[in-house]
Amino acid sequence: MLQLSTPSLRDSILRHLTYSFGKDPEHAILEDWRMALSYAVRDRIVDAWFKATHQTYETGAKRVYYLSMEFLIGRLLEDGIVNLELVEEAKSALAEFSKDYNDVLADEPDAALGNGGLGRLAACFLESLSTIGCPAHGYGIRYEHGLFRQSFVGGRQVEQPELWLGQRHAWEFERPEVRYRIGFGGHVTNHGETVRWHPAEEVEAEAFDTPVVGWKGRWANTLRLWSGRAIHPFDLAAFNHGDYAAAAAPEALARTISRVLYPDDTTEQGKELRLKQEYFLTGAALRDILRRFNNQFGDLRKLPSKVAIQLNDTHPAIAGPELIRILHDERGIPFDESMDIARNTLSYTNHTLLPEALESWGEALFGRLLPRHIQIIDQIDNEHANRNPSRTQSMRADHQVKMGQLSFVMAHKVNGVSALHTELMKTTVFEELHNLHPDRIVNQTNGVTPRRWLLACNPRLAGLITESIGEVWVDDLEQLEKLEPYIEDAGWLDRYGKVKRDNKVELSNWMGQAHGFHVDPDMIFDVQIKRLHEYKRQHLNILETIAHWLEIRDNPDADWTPRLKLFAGKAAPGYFFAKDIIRLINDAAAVINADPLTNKYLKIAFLPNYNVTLAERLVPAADLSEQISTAGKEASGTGNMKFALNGAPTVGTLDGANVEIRDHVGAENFFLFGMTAEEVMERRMVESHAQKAIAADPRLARALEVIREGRFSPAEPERYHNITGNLEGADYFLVCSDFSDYWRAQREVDAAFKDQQGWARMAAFNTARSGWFSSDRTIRGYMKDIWDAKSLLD
Ligand code: 26Y
Repeated sequence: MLQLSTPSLRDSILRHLTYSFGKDPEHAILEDWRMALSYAVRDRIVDAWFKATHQTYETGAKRVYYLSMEFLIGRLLEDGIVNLELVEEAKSALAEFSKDYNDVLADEPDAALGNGGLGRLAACFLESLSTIGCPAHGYGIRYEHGLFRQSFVGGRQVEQPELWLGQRHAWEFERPEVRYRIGFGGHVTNHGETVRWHPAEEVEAEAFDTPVVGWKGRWANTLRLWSGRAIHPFDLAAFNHGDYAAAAAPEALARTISRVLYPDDTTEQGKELRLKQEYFLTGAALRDILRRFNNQFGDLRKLPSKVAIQLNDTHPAIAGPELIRILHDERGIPFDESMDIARNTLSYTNHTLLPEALESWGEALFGRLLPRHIQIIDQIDNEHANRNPSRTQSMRADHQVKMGQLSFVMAHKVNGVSALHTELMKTTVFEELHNLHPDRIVNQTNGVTPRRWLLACNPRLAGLITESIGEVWVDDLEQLEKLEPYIEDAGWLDRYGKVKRDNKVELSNWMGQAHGFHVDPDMIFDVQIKRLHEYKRQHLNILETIAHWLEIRDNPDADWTPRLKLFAGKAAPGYFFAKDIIRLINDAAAVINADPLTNKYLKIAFLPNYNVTLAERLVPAADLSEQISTAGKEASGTGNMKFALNGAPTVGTLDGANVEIRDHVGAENFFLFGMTAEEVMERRMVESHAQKAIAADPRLARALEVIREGRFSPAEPERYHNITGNLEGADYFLVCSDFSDYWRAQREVDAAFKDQQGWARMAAFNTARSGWFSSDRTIRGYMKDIWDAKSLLD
């Protein structure tokens, strides 16, 4: 390979400013500097990227492909700088041009090509795969509009389109030579043994590549995102007839396929465009994977030994039938053998048990769009039933195609994302399939990348840790346990406490400047940030806040522990109940923050437009992590891990990975409350469980009453009757039943926080014992138990 010498970062920035962007330092705007720095960093990433690609080819190593409809990658510049250890060099290079490092970083748009947990997990996984040196590609869609931007008008969520490509984007390489035709609709012909699909309509998928660099730049993998384009982008005949709209129509139509991210993460909408997006991603990815495999190895029967394809939830589940279609219809491999090759190549991760989030498609829609695939699905179903005569369920019940069932049958491993979730999979949605295939379900508890979620976002804490135990923790996070002896050193613990306090001051200053919201950094920073969902129970949090407010008003001179309740999160545009919860929190905040009797003890803020960048600000400054979902509903959670790692103890239920977090950090460093998943199922059977809970707890009754009578919405007293009615009625998520115990846990928090040293100890134990929650550990688990893939760096 040709070797170029690496210029200094300063020279490289200046070169790019001059020759890539045609600006001199006097005329460059902030965006030019951001782009020049990004290109300077990107050059170095490309060097690592080529090296990794060559090594993968030369060794003939097995490759991992992660198919996901979402990659919530956020900003990439700091990630690159931190992983290449260029922070100091970048700061001083920019300083030489009188540019502030943080201003330049803040100019980058936050790429929100995902909704929440599933998409952010995919992004952490890509970074860990590169850090570990496992040859891998992420495959996704290059949405022009990521998740909507949220603002509040009169306390209500308003959605605006997001345009991350509105500013120049430094990280992608367009690959016009990598294009595939993806068909839809049409009909199927049979000539003896040969079956052929003749699509009625075709669009082209074009590749855009983003290199993903790992720690110290030792390895880089590729995120390949597909963009839709027309095969014949321009209708000249229409143009010549003067019909300019019709002339441009083919291009506009083809582009809609990658135009927007679906903004829902738990209500399956059954929209045709969504199914088209899913096949578009999967079809393009499989063609690309098979092309690469053919170039290198040829014999398709060897596919499972050289290729592992992970399905991130059921969204790319069409990969099963599509792979069979290619192997059987196009390459002539017998059906049952094609099915075995496909299954040995594919594996599937389940991320939710909520019935409303399990994908299924009406057979009419599915058959119209993918007429050959629906035949193949029936054949898979029959073949599977023949091999397993005791099978009673089908993947084709109630005129629906059940994507969970299909994914399970077409995967050699199926995994849950926390120990509890995996066990529940075996006894609920996949009970029958699990009994037929008892070795198929495995657990891989989620993790988060410590490069972004500690080293980059919390430089003060990262600095203290490195000073204490060296930098070994950065790619071996369990080394954090070496901090434990330091916790007993009062001087060290003071410094740990000061890191948190400084982070809180920084956040307070930012909230003052950016939102005009002023808070005392000595309050408990109590944080709940995540998508808005009834099962996540932001309404439990605000009910407790209101009850607490009323209690302070009763006795304003008591020794209350001052608390800031911080919320952030988006509601799906069509999820009206969740939007009402946002509005209630904002309305309550307006009243409570303005109450002179209480506002030195209690404040509420709902920060708008939650995204990865905002999380990076909030997590390092949090004292308390709210993980209060109804037990059995949150598959894992990953925010819970970020908080624990950054020294915020959890107030939480025994749900998802909370269970494992508590096991690791110690019960004495975790504020547990609420019913277990089993108790939840029993309580739902109790008649009038909500009414009984309300009758038993006057604080809860009073909080509901003030909401109902319109204390927070005097102009429209009935505004929240939908919420109070729901809680006083069915209360499916058991807000009322868990309220009293949540209240108790919160008062324990108040008491514990009064002892600042004791609190710092608890926080420090959370940091020291969270090393297991690194996504490096998770990825090594997938490599060993699911993919049979090796690191090329070990
Ligand atoms: C079918 C469509 C409507 C849909 C789109 C997105 C369905 C689900 C989703 C996303 C689900 C999701 O984000 N699940 C979360 O995955 C995280 C990573 O495993 C978990 O930590 C988290 O508990 C789970 O809710």
